[in-house]
Order: sequence, then structure tokens, then C-alpha cells
Amino acid sequence: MKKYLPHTDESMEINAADIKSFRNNGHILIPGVMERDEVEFFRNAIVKAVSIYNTEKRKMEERDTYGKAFLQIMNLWRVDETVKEFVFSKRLAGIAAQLLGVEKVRLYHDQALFKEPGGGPTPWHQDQYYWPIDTSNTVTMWMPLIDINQEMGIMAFASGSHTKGSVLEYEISDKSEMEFDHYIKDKGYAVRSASAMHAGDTTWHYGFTIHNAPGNKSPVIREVMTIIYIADGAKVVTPKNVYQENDRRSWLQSAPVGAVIDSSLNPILG
Ligand SMILES: O=C(O)CCC(=O)C(=O)O
Repeated sequence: MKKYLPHTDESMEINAADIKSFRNNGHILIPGVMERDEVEFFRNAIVKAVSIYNTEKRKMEERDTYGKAFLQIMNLWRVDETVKEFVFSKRLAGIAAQLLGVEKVRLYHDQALFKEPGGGPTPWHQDQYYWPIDTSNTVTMWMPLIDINQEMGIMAFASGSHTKGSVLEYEISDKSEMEFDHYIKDKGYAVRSASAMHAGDTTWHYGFTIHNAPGNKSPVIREVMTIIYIADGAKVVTPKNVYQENDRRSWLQSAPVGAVIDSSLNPILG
């Protein structure tokens, strides 16, 4: 029997209104980016890879707030050929390039984010607090691999919050939840979230968009796969904190400050 392979290289055109909305709000939901059978094909590989490569073995009550929020397994594209096909999808990279308004995007890294039953909320944060990159033209694609609802932990975004760049220097923690919450209320940003998402729907947010997600109150694992894209031509900046230094070593192959990001871990994807 012929092996089923999804056509993930077929492009998907994003209309001008959606691109404008993404750039104004800092986030957008794009439904139906993958068909149900495509997602199912990749889900099998991602779930298997997560079960092999997850190193979090502590009980929920023994973990800190970050640890309770999700199982986080990075760069699965390097260990599984089917996951690689998902992460290297030209359709996904093409959407990232259209949203960022660039010819080409590079991979920063992928990550599976599985929120377990009873898993805690993901506190408010800005992703780019962790990244030693000289551009704010970065975007994360977030795709549930099964149908999900609010009970399971759908992302919420502070609309328009990306425009100020780095506003508070907090890692993901109870403190970041509290401080960003005050900040969002103080600035009057509207907080937007989908009530439900189907497998294969996606959200996209800039690296500086403030976002969080509620805990998982359902008995089912919230299986999500994410890919972080950066505009081609971005450079490494001096790390501002230990996390950025770790990221420089882990995801940029220790590229020196000032170098154009082009290591073999950061291929052009579309
Ligand atoms: O999946 C979550 O709960 C949070 C994800 C997130 O913060 C991100 O993808 O940037």
C-alpha cells in the first residue's frame, strides 16, 4: 500500500485583511491550516516522539509554576523524520513569511507543548525575553493536534501589546503573571482568545506579544505543536540574561554576537 504523505508544500494565501490584523493586534487565528487527516498523520509521530524524549518525570505537585504549565520538548525535527516534515512544511513557513512580510523565514526551534490533565496555567509572558535576536520580526505558530476548548488551555493574547517591544523583564513565573496582568490592565489592552479550536487550526503571535493560557481542567492532554520562525537576515545580540545565553548556545549553535543567524539548526524554511 502506498504510504500516505500530506501535501504540506502546497501554499496557503493569507488575505490582506488578516495580515493587517496580525500586524496591528500581534496575533491571529488562522483556521484549517491542516486537514484533519494531515494532522492525524503528524500527530502520531509527534505524540510518539514526545513519549520518547520527554524528560519531565516529577509529579505535578513537585513542580514549579513553569513545570506545571506543560511538557516542553524542543527540536523534535532533529530526531524524527515525520516531525521534520511537519516542521519543514512550506505551507506553514509560507504563512509565517506572509505575516512577517519577508521573502524568507528561518527556523528558531520547534517545541511540543503538552498540557497535562490538571496542568497549571501558562503565566503571562513575552517569548522574546528568552531570545538573543536583533529583530522583533519573529512569529510563533501554535497548532492543536486534537480539538480543544477553553477547559483544556487555549492561548489568550493582549492585543496590540507587541508594539512596545520588551516591556517587563520577567521569566515565566507567578511574578510574570502578576506583573503583566497589572501592565495589561493599566494599558487597557483587550485580551482575546478563541473559545475552541479544531485540530489543524493555528494561532500566530509575534515574539513580543504578551500571552498566557489557562490550566487544563479536562481529563485529556492538550497536545500542541509549535514552530518559531525568524525573518531571514536577523542577527545575534548580546544575551541580556542567562536564558538568552542558553538559547544562543542551544538554538543558534553558539553563533557569536553580531553574526547573521544561519547555522544548520536555523535553516530557511520558506
Ligand atoms: O501552550 C501554552 O500554554 C503556551 C505557549 C506559548 O507561550 C508559546 O507558544 O509562546
